[in-house]
Formats: sequence, structure tokens, C-alpha cells
Amino acid sequence: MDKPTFYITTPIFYPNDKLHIGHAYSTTVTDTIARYKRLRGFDVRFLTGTDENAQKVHRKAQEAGRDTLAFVDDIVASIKNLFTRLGISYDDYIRTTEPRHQEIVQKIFTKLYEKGDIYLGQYEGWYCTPDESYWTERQLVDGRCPDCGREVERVREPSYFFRMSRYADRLIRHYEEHPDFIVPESRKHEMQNNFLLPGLEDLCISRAAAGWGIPVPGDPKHVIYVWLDALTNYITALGYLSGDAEGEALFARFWPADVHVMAKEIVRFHAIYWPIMLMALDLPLPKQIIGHGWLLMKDGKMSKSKGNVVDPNVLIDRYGADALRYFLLRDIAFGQDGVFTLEAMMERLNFDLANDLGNLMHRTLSMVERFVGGVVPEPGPLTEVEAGIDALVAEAVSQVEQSLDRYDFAAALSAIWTIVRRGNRYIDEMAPWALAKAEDTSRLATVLYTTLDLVRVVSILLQPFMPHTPPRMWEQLGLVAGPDTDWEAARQPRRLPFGQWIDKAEPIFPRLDVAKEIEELDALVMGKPLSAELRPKEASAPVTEPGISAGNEAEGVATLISIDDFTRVELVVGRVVTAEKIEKADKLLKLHIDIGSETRQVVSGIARFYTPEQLVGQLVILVANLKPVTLRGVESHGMILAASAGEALVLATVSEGIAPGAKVK
Ligand code: ME8
Repeated sequence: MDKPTFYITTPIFYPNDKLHIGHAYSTTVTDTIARYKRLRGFDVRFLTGTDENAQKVHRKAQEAGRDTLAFVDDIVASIKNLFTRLGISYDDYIRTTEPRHQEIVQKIFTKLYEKGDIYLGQYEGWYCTPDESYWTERQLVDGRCPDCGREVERVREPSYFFRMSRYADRLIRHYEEHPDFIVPESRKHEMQNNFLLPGLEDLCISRAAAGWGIPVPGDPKHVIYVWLDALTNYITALGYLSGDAEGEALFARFWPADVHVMAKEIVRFHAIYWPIMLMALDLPLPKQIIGHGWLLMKDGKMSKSKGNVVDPNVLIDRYGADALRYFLLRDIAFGQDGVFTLEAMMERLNFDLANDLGNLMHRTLSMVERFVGGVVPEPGPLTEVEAGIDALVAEAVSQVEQSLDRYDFAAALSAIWTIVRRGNRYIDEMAPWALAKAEDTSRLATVLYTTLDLVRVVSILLQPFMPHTPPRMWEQLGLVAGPDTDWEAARQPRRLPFGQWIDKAEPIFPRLDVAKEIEELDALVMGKPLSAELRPKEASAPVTEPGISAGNEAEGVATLISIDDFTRVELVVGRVVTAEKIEKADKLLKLHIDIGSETRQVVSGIARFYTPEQLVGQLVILVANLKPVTLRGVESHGMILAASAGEALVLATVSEGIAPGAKVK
């Protein structure tokens, strides 16, 4: 029988900067749903991508002095790398600069124009560039963007409009007839009360061409409004209107989408403009729009200017993708805002992963090795205790499924942990060490087998949430992925084969020293200084590692670091563009350094060694990932390297023939 289909999407992200942990959250949530549906037998199509035609992307590239597409290419590479690391199982990644998208957006525009849904008029109103949204005078709050509170710009230009009002009644009816169209429900009420019921105005859908974006067909003075362009990605990626047989078949198979996932601030575009565009195209509407909450920092939303943006790569480097995924899915109540703190993350990793899950596995595997020779034992007769465990597992699996069906990831994980905790209690109560001592081999085999089988059940259930962990667990259980690890096998007790060797490897989730982790992370993620205790120390004991000459130590080289420590420092080649003295600071110079992707302002204490004129045009090596500091009132975003000995100081440089932005490694 043909598998049922499931089409799920993330928003397409603006590639004007690297993604932060908020984007990682949205994508992880989407991935978890996609993986779960695959496990349940659906033919899943998972789409993500980047929204590249926005004016703010173009501006950011211009500020960095880069060609826009080259600038975007670099960011897209960093996004794809992050997604790979996080285990995001997308089937397609659409870039809105691709011909497969741009050509179809123009066809859609023409189609709607010919139908009379689009007309040329005159726009006069306000535009918020960071949000790429139009606002009327009435909608502004204290003269600012009602969504983000930033300044808006006055726009007065001939523009194309979409007759939204034509479809408002149909949309209101759709909401009424499909109570699950928007979740959580609170967001549906917001849409109805703030936008639909007051009356929909026609939407301006073009901007005067600004050198970037998809031109309006037949009128290239205008580019198509980025939201009309962006929203259609969900159908262009499937091949809508592509004219080729494969694309048309994909579209026929997967449209309408089952779920569009996003955070709350863009629900308006998806729940109002998008359905109306689809109605105008005579296409069915997506089945559901999920507007989750925001991941916040203690001091509010993450923003570059506040310096509170958390790079998920740092957390993946340190704890692995699955630990990060677990924390995000377990700690944030889906639909609501959640505050990200390192403390909360450390606690989760320690209590849930290292203590509960790590212990269950480690204790079990150790005992199998110690008491039964490292081979999965054949269980003896079962008792009421095991029957009780079977019932608990059956209930937990149902809870996981029901929770996932309502996107309550925290409840689903908590249900899995009822099995983990029961497993640990079972070991405590059954005391296999006492059974071994009493040489009760039959009961010992039953208890150890039951515990191992619980680990198998947990590994199956963890798959949607933590994709890298279950295969490692199977390896330790000597289990081969197959019928015994299928989703359905989670509710079938005692499917773990016996007689095979287990592999007692390292604990998957080691216990963390919370105070030390938090301090080191504060330095890495938030840029706070390390305490004296944790600062890398000068070597005081002789270096004993083979192959390292004692000379290193004699010259005062600090303790050895691993290659991982070194690669945390981002060294790039830069060219000094301007250099000037800083008033009342005779040692400091203010430099502007071109590092390829941007121009950095750096304050450097080299004024006694170099004149500004000597520096302009020089290639230097910049530590690019230092947290900004302010020196004598001037912000410094990085540090340039120099060699010093006694009174002498010479800048570290590289030979010509390499462009600014090149990595030094
Ligand atoms: O809005 N917490 O792109 P965008 C949770 N291109 N999720 C967050 C978040 C946070 N703090 N910050 C960002 C756009 N996100 C448009 C979308 S779709 C046709 C076009 C996630 O780069 C969340 O999914 O600003 C949010 O909706 C999205 O990133 C916004 O990404």
C-alpha cells in the first residue's frame, strides 16, 4: 500500500547573519516531527531554506563591501553546516535566488495579475526594513514598527497591490471550519481580532527596484515584495508550475503541506497572506500552521547589538548535537516563550542525561560484563515485577505518541524518562549484585535482560529527538538496527536478542562539573572573563608528553592545549583600511580592518611602534571571535597579533597573495 504523505517546512531564514540558537530551536522542532512521522510510516518531505531576495540581506552585503550573492553563499554554507551537525534531516533546501524559484514566482505574479488579483496603484505608508513589512499610520506604535519596535521608513511610490479584501470572508470561514488550522489557539484569536475582523486592506506587493530581488514581469522598475516571493517557496520547491513531469508529480503528491512551523512573529504572514495567495491560485490551503514561542535570553530577545546571541555551534562542540537538542525540546514548553540559561542546560544534561540515562546504561552494561561475562543473557521465568514494567512501558509509549501528536515534546520526553527512572529503580530494588552473590543465575539473567531490554525500548523512542544517540546505544547492546528497533517494537517487550556480546564503551553522556562548565561557557558564549582559577596557567611542572621538547617549557609556553582548544580561536587575515590615533591615549590606535565578510573596528596598543600611515594597507592577523570590549570609549571588535620581545614589537602578518577573510590555521 502507498505510504501516506507528510509535508513539513521550516521558515526560510534570512541569510544576513549566521543562525543562532533560536533558529536551531525551530529547526530542531521541525526535524523531530519529521523524524517521528517517518518512523510512523509516512512518506515525509521536509523542506527548509533561505530567503535571499530581501533588501536587508542586500544591505548587509553592501555594508560588508561584498557581492550580495557571494556574501549569501558563505552564510548558506554555514547554515547547511550547522544543520548537518544538528542532524537536521531535510529532504530539500531551497534558496530563493535559484532559477527554480525565481521563474515560478514571476509566473505566479503574472497569473494573479491576469486574474485581476494584482493591480498597479500608488503606495504611501511605512516600511520596516528589518522585518520587511508594510504598515499603515494607524498600525504604528509610537511611530515605530508594531512588531519589532524599530524605526520605519516613509515610502511613497507606484506599487503593485494584492486584493486581499476579496478573500477575507473565505478566510474567516476557513478558520471557523478548521479549528486546528493555527496552533496554539491563542495565535488564531490574535489573527482574527487584530487583522481579519477590523477588515483586511489590500497588500502592497512590490518595491521600487533596489538592485536586488525578483523583477516584476514586464515592469522591471519594481521587484516583487519579499514576502510574496518567500511564502511561495513552499510550492516552488515542490515544482509547482515547473512544467516538468517530475516536479508536477512531486507537487501533486505533497501539496497541501501538512505543517508549516515557525515562531509567533511570522504567523501573520502564514495565516493571512499565504492562504489568500493560495485561494487566488485556486490551490488547497496548508493543513496546519504552528507558531511556537521565542527562545529568550535573561535580558530579552537575542540580538547582535546586545551581544547576547548564542551560537549553537559552541554548544555542539562541547556537548554534542543530541545534548543540545534534548535540552531545547525538554526545557521549553512548546508554544510558549522560554528563557535560555546555561545553568538550566547544565542541570538537564547532568540530571537527565548523565545521571538518569547514562547511569541506567552504564550500570547495566557493567553488570552484564561483571556478572554474566559480557553476553546478553537469556531471561529466566518472569514475575509480577516484570509484568508491571511491561504495563508501564506500554503506557509510556502511548504517552509519547499522544504528546508528539500535540507537539508537546517536553511531555513526550518526560514519558520516556518514566521508563529510564523505572529501570534505575528496578536495578536498585532487584539488586543484581546480591543475586550474583547468591548465585541465583536464573533471576540474575532475568533482571539484567529486562534492564537491557528497557534500554532498547528507550533507544527506539529517543530516535525523533536525539538521532545520534540510538545507534550508539544499539552498538553497546550488540543490537543491529532492524525489526527489533522499529517504532512498533517499542511496545513489544523482550525483543532484544540474547547471546550476543555487549560493547561496554565509554559513557555516552559524561557528568559535568557545573560550576566550571558555566564559567567556561560564559566566557565562550557570553564573552565574560574567566576566573583566575580557570584561566590557562603558565606551565609549572615539566612537560612530560613525549615529543614535546623541554625547551618549550623553558621559554615559558603555557600548558599544552588540544587541537580543539586551538580551533576555538578564529584567526583571519585582514587588511588595515584606516588607522588613527585615539585622543588622550598615546598607546592606542583605532583601526578599521577589512576581513572579507565585514570591516571590523579594532583598538590596538601599538601606537608607540607604528604610525597610522605605516599601517594602512598592511595585511594583519586578527583574532575574530573575541568578545567586543570598549577601550577609552572606543569599541574594539577583535585583536591583531604581534610578536614582542623586550622593548621590540612587530606585527604578525602573512605574505601578499591571500585575500582578507582567509583563515589562519
Ligand atoms: O522571518 N526563538 O526569517 P528569519 C525561536 N525570512 N525561534 C526563532 C528565534 C527565537 N529567538 N529567532 C528566530 C524570516 N527564530 C523570514 C521567513 S518564511 C516564508 C520567511 C526562528 O531569519 C523562528 O522560526 O527572521 C522564526 O519564525 C524564524 O527563525 C525567523 O527567521
